[in-house]
Formats: sequence, C-alpha cells, structure tokens
Amino acid sequence: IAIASALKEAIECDQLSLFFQPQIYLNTGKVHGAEALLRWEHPQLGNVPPDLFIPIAESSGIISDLTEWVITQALQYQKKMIVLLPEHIVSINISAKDLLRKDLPVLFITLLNEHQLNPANVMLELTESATLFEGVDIKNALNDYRLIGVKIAIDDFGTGYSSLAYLSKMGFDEIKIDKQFVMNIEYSKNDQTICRATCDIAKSLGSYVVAEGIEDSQSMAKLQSYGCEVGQGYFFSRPLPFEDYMQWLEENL
Ligand code: G
Ligand code: G
Ligand code: MN
Ligand code: NA
Repeated sequence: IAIASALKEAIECDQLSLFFQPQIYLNTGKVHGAEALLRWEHPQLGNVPPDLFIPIAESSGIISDLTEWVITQALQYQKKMIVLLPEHIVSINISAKDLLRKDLPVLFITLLNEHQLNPANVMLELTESATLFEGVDIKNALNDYRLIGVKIAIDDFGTGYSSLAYLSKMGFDEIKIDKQFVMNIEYSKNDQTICRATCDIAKSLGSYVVAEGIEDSQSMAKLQSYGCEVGQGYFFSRPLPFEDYMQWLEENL
C-alpha cells in the first residue's frame, strides 16, 4: 500500500484520531496539560505508528493537510478541556516544514478566536531536525507565533541538531528532554548528568523543562531534584483517547 495516498484517504475517511498524554507538575502533582499525539487506524494495516507515517507525510507533502487537521482537532478539544481546568495547556507537534507556511498562523488566529481560547495555553512542539537549522526563516516564523501569543517548545532535546547558541537565540518557552535520557536515569550516571545540565541550562535561559518517558517514581524524584518542572510518561498515564483523557482529568484535578 502506498502510504502517502492512504494517508490522504485517512483524513477524508475518519481513520485518524488524537490521543492525549498528561503532563504533570512534579512539585505539586497538579495537571499542567497534555500532548496531542496522532493515531492512525487503517482498515487493513491496523494501527500505523506516527514514527512511520509522519516522515512519509513530510516527504510527500501530505503533512500540510495532516497538520491542519491536528491543529483544528486539538483546539476544539482544548475548548472542552479548559472547562475542567481553565489553565490547561495543550501541546501540538508541528513539523519543521509546517513552520515555513505563511497560512498556519492565520489558521491559529481564526481558531483561537472562534473558540475564545487563550493563546498562552497553546504550546507548539518543534522537533530538532535539519530543516529547523537551515535558515533564519525559522526565527521569523517563530516570531509570527509569538505575536499571536502561542508558546514554543523544543522537543526531543539533546537528540538532534541544536547547539547551545541556537537554544539561546530562539528563546524557547519550554525544553522537552527526550525520553532516551530519562528511561535509564536511575542507573545511568551519564543520563543523570545530561538531565541535570539540561535543567540548569534551561533555567539560565528562562525556559522551563518537561521530561518525557518517566516510567517510575524514582526517575520522577531524580528529575524533580534537578529542578525539572513538568513530567510526562507511563508513570502518570499512557496517551489516552479524548474521552478517556477527559475522565482521567476529572479524576486527577
Ligand atoms: O506517541 P508516539 O509514539 O505515537 O509518537 C511518535 C512520534 O510521532 C513522536 O515523536 C511525535 O513527535 C510524532 N507525532 C505524534 N503526533 C504527531 C502530530 O500530530 N504531528 C507531528 N508532526 N508529529 C507527531
Ligand atoms: O513527540 P515525541 O516523540 O516526544 O512523543 C513522545 C513519544 O513517547 C510518543 O511516542 C509516546 O507514546 C512515547 N511515550 C510517552 N511516554 C512514554 C514512556 O513513559 N515510555 C516510553 N517508552 N514511551 C513513552
Ligand atoms: Mn512531542
Ligand atoms: Na518528544
């Protein structure tokens, strides 16, 4: 099956859904918000993981339709989530390629107005990728979003291309430590060092840190001791379908 054309069909035929994974303030245990994670249930292929289809969507150009779908859905859901938690932050994954589009900020403005949402409670997660570093255009693109008031996170920090100079120049609101540094933090001195240093750097630059891939309380305690503000991972919850997430939220307010 040609994934690119199947993806086009997926958008039209309702095969996509957004799951939500909670993000928790480590000091208080209160809910910070949730990351929206795309899921694709294909009638023959079954569940196709985003790690597989996002790169294909990017290289085939389908990503622009996909991203519009994700943003539209995520903001509709956010309107319902803030009923339970007014300060709820929804995080949306954005491809570096999407950042170069001039029409996406307009879509954000339209949807934020339509749903009467606070832009400061919307976080865009950018993955470190080559495209992010190809030009100064990215900084201009980020400024468009800053003017709207939407927040920006660097995702999977430490695995990609970003230099410390880049981090300083871009002024990210949030830094997400990649799960590869978190999953063995209990046993790996190197991972402990990397996580602690990332927290220190983030603090100096005025960003806050979200650690992903927290699977047990010991890892959580370590990150908390480094000053990491927010955690995400199976220890708190797996990514959940929207209705299940709403129920989880209600029970964990
Ligand atoms: O949770 P999960 O294994 O499904 O996510 C795998 C990867 O797919 C993550 O790195 C995430 O950044 C990416 N991803 C998930 N949802 C989206 C999305 O809506 N848009 C983009 N561009 N990437 C996504
Ligand atoms: O956007 P990003 O690539 O960071 O997406 C996070 C990915 O990590 C998703 O695929 C999500 O399902 C996965 N994930 C979230 N929490 C955990 C966890 O505690 N352990 C592991 N192994 N994966 C996780
Ligand atoms: Mn992400
Ligand atoms: Na990530």
